[in-house]
Amino acid sequence: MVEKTDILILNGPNLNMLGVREPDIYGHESLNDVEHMCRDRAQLLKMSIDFRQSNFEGELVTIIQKARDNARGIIINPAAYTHTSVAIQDALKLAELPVVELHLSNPHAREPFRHNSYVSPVAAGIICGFGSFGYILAIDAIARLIDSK
Ligand code: CA2
Repeated sequence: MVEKTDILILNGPNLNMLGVREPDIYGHESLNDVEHMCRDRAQLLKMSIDFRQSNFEGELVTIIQKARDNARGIIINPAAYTHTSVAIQDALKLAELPVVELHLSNPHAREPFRHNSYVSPVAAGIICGFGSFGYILAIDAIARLIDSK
């Protein structure tokens, strides 16, 4: 039997460009820096993580489908797919795992097209507007949800 990862941390399109452009909105850290922060925090909580990024909606759906059997909780920054993807909402619903929705920026303080999220209805909670620190908050939140199950 394959050992489960505790937390899948999934990042959507363009987040591989973190730190390269728009640091005023998304901060100066690269996604690699964020992954290291996450690994440190998870280790402190004795949790394992699988940290992933994809620019492709179908690939994100496939990763979520696999998490159903391979993970105990999901943190997702769906990036632009937050505002468009019924497929990701369906996959998260099918996964039947606790989900934390995460954003670096506060989408509600930005353009109106960012105010709707297809992920929020299937998330246990949402963390947004705290930059990369949000990943730490999200790990603490999902760890609590996993432990309370
Ligand atoms: O604030 C967030 O984390 C977002 O999920 C980021 C998405 C945006 O579409 C959502 O509304 C909010 C955009 C990710 C783009 O990432 C970039 C990284 C570096 C430079 C430019 C964009």
